[in-house]
Amino acid sequence: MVFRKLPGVSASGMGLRLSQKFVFLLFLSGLVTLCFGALFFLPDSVRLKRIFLSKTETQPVTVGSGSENDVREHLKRPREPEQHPRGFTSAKGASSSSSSSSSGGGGGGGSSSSKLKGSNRKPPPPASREAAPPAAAAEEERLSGGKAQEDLTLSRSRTDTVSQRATASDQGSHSDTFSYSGFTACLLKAPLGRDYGKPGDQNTEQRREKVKEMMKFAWDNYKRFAWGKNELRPLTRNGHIGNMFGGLRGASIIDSLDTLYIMGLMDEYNDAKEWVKTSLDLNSNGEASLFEVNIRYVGGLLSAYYLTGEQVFKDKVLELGEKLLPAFNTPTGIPRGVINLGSGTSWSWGWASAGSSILAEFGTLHLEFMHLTELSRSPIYKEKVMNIRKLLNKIEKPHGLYPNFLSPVSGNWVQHHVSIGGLGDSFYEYLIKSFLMSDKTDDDAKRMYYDAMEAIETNLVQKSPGGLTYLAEWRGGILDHKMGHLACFSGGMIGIGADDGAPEKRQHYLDLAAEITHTCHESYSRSETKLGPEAFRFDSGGEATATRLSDRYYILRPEVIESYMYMWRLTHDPKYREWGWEAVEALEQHCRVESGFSGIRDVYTTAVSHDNMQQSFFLSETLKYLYLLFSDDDLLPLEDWVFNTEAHPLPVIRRNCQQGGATQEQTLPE
Ligand code: DMJ
Repeated sequence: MVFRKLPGVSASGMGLRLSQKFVFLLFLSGLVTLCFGALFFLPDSVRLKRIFLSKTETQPVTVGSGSENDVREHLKRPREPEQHPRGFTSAKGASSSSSSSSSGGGGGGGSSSSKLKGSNRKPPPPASREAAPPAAAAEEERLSGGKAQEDLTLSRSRTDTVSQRATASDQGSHSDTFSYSGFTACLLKAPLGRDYGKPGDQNTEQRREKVKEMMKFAWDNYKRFAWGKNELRPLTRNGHIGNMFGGLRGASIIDSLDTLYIMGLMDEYNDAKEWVKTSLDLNSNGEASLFEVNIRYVGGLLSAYYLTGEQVFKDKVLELGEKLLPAFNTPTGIPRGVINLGSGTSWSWGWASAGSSILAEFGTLHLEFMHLTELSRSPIYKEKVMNIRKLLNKIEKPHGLYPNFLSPVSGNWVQHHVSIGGLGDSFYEYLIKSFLMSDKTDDDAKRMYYDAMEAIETNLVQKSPGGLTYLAEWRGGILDHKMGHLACFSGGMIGIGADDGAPEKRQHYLDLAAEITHTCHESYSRSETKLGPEAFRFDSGGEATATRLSDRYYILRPEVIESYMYMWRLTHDPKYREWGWEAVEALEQHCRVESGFSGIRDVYTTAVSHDNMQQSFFLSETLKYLYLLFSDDDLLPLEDWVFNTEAHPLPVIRRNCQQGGATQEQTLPE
């Protein structure tokens, strides 16, 4: 109406002629088409997902941290205490909702000379071909009877869930259930050795006892000040919850179960088991790192079950495994990094390039998921990880290398950063370990591992002017002459893979493993504290030293000691035990505080500043690998066990033995 009265404006719609209107409409529709089309060109666009994809796909990329990979790659320095309301995750670093318990006192010891108390009980007699432990007999009883198990499906709404069925089947109604005694009968050797791995000489025995005392000290303080929380803050004497485990609690308990058991700390193990029975609540509703929950909780519970035969660990791990499955509901089946354990919705990490998933995260599920299928007799877990395998096998790899970021929507690499350290590391580890854990039948894993090794040797392996061998990182063809502490696991990995390589390369692989382990040891011995930095470089005149302030910290990581342990088992060169002992002394001197062990902020000064965090992997990995280093090889023999990336031992699945067969006989749909 108003328009009609205006001078110069015609009655026909704002004074436009018909031809003008047509052109205008044409322009408008072109614009709309352009905007709409543009959405599809945005890589894995969050907005696009919100509008067009299903519930699992629609979540905005909001979770900013939590994975160890994130911590490794994006924080580069020890975490500071922070306060966040429950469920909120900070953009970077760990959130904390520490309960403050307190009150002075040294909690369990205090000095490096503290005596070991009440910790020399032996674990139950080791399982062997001849004699299964009592728990196994009980398990066998439960397994009597028989009825075929139906196909298992994934629906979260169904009451008859995968774990419930597996549990029900253990009550005696199915014949094709996992048999614990069948499993123990398939082991080549007793898991705990002839005499719990007691070493032949007294000096080594004393060193081993020292490591056991460290474990007891770390555990006692956790128990006293942080019981039920995820990790101990040893300076403030309280617990840390963090945001990696989706509201799950007790990470240090789950991570410690097998270490306590193999060390014969049976009172402590029993306390831990009791906590799992009464207090491990899997009905949490928070945002969890799929990777971290898998390697620590699933891995820890699986190992505890295989070592002890205690039904509670099996029940819990199957219940938890099922909660992780919705993370795989993506167009490619490549899981996203973050999952809400209650609702099943999943996200990519906010920091991950264009909504991508991380190689070391989705590539570090295979071992645990194969065992979930083994125990549950449901093929679903195996299918999920085999699907990842197939995609990675098929996809084109730049120079044969696997970049760290992949889109779970398109299945394409998102950028070309390659690293054997953070973001890539345990993917390679799980290839060779999948082969070993399959009783050397998983030929795809074997081929992919040795092909990857060729590409790594061609593109990443470097020799410094001072003669140190190291693994550089690769950014679209340009080398970054840096090696992370995390990459130091590769000495052990290349070592355990040496024997199955091409005959002409076996000695070469063993030499390469020794050289890398030597370089990592150099990164320790060139520091004031004799502990290694988070990352060390081979440029600007430096060799195996951190040149950046932000790389100087040490957070009780295991990787260097892990390689010492494997190299000791493979070569029995006494230097590896000596290097391990140097690490024990350095840990005692610089990381032991009154109420536990703490990371330090700068390995290049002996006036240490502690980061106030006793990481759960210190109990699970660092101390376990040290203990194994000073034990006889028959404690968890490598013929029967592979260690997951959190050092939880998982048994080899024997092809020609009646271990269960669920993972052996299945063929996957194409
Ligand atoms: C552990 O959680 C695992 O070893 C993981 O693979 C890498 N990071 C930590 C230890 O540094």
